[in-house]
Amino acid sequence: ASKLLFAGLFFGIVILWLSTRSSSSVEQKVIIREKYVQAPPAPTQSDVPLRYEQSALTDQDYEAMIAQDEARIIPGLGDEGAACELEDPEELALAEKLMAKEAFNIVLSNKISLTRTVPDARHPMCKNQRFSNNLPSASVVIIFTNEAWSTLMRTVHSVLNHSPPHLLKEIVLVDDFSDREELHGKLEYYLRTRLPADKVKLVRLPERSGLIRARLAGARAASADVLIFLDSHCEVVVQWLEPLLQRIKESRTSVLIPIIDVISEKNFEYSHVHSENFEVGGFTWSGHFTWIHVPEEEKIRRGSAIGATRSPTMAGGLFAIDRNYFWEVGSYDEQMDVWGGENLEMSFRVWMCGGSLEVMPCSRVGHIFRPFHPYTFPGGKDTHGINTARVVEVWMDDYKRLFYMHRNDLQTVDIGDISARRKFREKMKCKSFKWFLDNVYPSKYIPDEDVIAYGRVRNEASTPNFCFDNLNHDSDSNYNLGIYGCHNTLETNQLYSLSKKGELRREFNCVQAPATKSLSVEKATLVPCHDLLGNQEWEWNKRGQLKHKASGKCIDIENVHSEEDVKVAPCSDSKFQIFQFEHVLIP
Ligand code: LR7
Ligand code: MN
Repeated sequence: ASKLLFAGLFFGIVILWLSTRSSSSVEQKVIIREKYVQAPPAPTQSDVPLRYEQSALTDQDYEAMIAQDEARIIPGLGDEGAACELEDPEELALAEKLMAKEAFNIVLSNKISLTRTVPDARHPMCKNQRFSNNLPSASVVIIFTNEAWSTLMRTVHSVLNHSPPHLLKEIVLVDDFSDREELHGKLEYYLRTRLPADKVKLVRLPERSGLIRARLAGARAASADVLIFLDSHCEVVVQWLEPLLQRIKESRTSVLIPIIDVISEKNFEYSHVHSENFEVGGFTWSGHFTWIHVPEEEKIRRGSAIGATRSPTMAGGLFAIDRNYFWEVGSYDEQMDVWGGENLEMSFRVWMCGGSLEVMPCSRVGHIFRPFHPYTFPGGKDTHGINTARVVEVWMDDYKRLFYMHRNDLQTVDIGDISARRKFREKMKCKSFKWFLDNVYPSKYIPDEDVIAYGRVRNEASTPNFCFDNLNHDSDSNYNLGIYGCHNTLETNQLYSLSKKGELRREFNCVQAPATKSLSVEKATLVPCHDLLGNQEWEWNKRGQLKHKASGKCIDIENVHSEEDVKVAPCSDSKFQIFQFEHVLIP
């Protein structure tokens, strides 16, 4: 009988939970299926009501909580983006402990004013910009899941304080099913009493949806001309908004990215790169976003140090896009879960389907980079991997081979149905990935195309046969070239290529040796390719030796064991200096 009672109780709770979770019309709206081409009609205010959670707490309780928050603030702390420090040993210990949960120093954040100032990090020329007096309006969409109160509210205040009211139509907060009490009743109370009611909307999602579907829900609830997405832990720099809106007015299909500055997760320092040295977005064949230098040709093409600077990809969290164009160009892949991959998906899609991605150097936003994800991944799924497999299957054509060389495991994982995305690409007559590489990212190294030879690099004299091997140093930028028994199939650790111009290299790193011509024996190191050849130039000669041009020496593995470093020694007739590439494209 007690079992039955227990089951009944459990059932009752589930029903109660379901009924509280489906009480608002907003929640129905988010379920709408794929609709890429047409923007939903701009919602009226009444379509997106705030949902007031039933809670035992009263307005007095919320007032007390807010008063408590305010009492913790140390005036002036962190102003102008200065680094801050905790001194009290107890607080330090608490901060340390909470770091493991929040992925940033929440104790410190709680002491810094929600309206602290940050430095004007912009290029001096930005001060002389002129903007149209008829700019489009903006909806700023901020998605969050269990974000800490102070970082979320600092983001909101920062946007409100640094955006001309007539251009900022609204901030749309999208709560991706947070379960922190303070993000429910207290948040609604704060919006009602402390923030302009006509400016800040709150959309609650009825289930954990992940950042991609959360952004879609925000976009559906937004009504201004332009959508601007931000992460929930950002601070904007003076006049961040106008350059974005101005550019969209000039070029409707440009998707715009601010310069993203770093707010330290430890001391909250706002640090900014020099305006001349900002970077744009690239990608790795393993399917990750990465930063790259602005190519010299682009510096010329853009015409000015503060001109719109083309970027092959974007980091994903912070960007502006014409609201109707967002839908026309395919919004997002709604079947992507939680985190990861949507940034490259949108980047490839926008370029290949006729738009462009540009960094606007006079628009700057700081972002707290967190060392890990302070939220769950339901089902323990590798959502970055799966989402990225969806991206490569839809957008990368044959080049997906390079991705699977890194992620062989994903070839057998269920990544869901991608037919709708493929259909969209077809219907929009989007260009090929090769077009993207040739035209948008010509400097991207293609390890099996831009080469004389590639694959496993084998020495047949050794037993077992040894091949060059990265020995899992992939994320390092300075390590020695090693060897390991040749694998049965080509995997990324053993992928080396000899580029057409004579580098012995991987995706980003080149094999380098000292240029000394003495008889000394040296090591070969992998360091970022510098493109200048010199100490990174190699020749694979008729005998099969890999000869370093600057020193005249050869790669040699005599007496080198598995996982040890190869030598660069005077060339000889040793068979331990002879290497075969698995694939030779230019004999
Ligand atoms: O399930 C989730 N639901 C959410 O609403 C998971 C996350 N989120 C929210 C979260 O609260 C945050 O506001 O989504 C936002 C992004 O999550 P983060 O801050 O954990 O992501 P990130 O900053 O580590 O990751 C970057 O790459 C992601 C790839 O999916 C997203 O595109 C992030 O927006 C993106 N952040 C940036 O581009 C900021 C600049 C960083 C860089 C480089
Ligand atoms: Mn983030």
